[in-house]
Amino acid sequence: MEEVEQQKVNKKVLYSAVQPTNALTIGNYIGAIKNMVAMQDEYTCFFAIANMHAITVRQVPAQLRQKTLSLLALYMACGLDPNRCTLYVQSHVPCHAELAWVLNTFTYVGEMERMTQFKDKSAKHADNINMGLMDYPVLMAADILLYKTDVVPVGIDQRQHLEICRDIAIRFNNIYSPTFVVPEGVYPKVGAKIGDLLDPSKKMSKSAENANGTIFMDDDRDTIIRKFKRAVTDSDSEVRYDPENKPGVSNLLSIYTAFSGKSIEEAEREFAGRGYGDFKLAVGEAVADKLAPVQSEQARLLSDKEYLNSVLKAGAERAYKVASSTLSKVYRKIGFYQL
Ligand code: ATP
Ligand code: LTN
Repeated sequence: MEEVEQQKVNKKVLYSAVQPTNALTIGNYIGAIKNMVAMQDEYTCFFAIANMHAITVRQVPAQLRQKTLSLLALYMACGLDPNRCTLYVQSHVPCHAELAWVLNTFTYVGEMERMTQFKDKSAKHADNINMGLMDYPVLMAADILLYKTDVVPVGIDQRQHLEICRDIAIRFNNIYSPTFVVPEGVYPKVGAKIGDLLDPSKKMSKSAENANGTIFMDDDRDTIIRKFKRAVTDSDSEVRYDPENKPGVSNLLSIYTAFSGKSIEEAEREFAGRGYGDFKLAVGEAVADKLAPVQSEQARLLSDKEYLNSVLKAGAERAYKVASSTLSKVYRKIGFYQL
């Protein structure tokens, strides 16, 4: 505990979260988790499992519970180390809901109605356009602001939410006095928006209708190779990065570089003069090779629930310490009578 506090003195704070809904995709991995792992030593990091965000869309309770642990195990299997960062479940720290309520009074209904994700999800879940779905970005702002966060690594789809978080923080700071750190979004240079393999103009999503366009982190080798074989490319045969004119091939190149560690130029050279068949097989193999050890480590971790619980308990305690001090400062500023 002291060690973490010591780190805070010297390091900037990084915050990110993923919802424990469905199985994660390689879009989540490339857009978010890979960066989280790469940045964990440079920053004091808090990584949440956003189960409160998850319930903005109806969930099966037993599955939500199971996916919470499964996401923790995945975080760890991908390289997030509970001794070097704080891993916790959002609902274990009540300050998130409490600050979200306060921030609601600094957020305009019109701002929330304009959010792209709200509009998309409202269309997709027309029978359940609940207040939580609309309030999703305010809860996300509360997550980020509670930890005095400097940077937030996320995929590009979250940019609008990050902007509104900054607006809310600045608004609050202007009305009272500087209270919140205004955070910056960090987006991967390549792979901030991995496309669906069958329709690269759409983001690869956990909840896509056709699973053949999505590679899940728990897909087996044969499934991965089969899905890449069917990925759309184009009618010429040149492996070249050109997202505008060659969206399918460029998407596969982004995936390949993220999983092989090679640069785009190296990959283009590697496949010069070779057909798309070879290229797609190589992408599939690179992804499958990388995911196999992650999958077995995740399974190993999941077999030790007691250990996972101890990680979450320690994480929640650490997170609560920071979050409750921010919340108390906010309550003081807005005039809540405190004992
Ligand atoms: P859903 O599609 O079910 O709403 P999601 O796949 O967007 O879910 P989240 O938990 O909302 O998953 O996102 C977790 C992180 O993964 C976020 O940082 C998000 O920006 C990132 N992310 C999600 N999909 C992609 C993608 N296709 N490419 C890059 N990053 C992505
Ligand atoms: N909305 C995010 C998940 C999320 C998040 C956060 C990301 C919830 N709270 C705080 C960064 C910071 C998403 O990826 N869909």
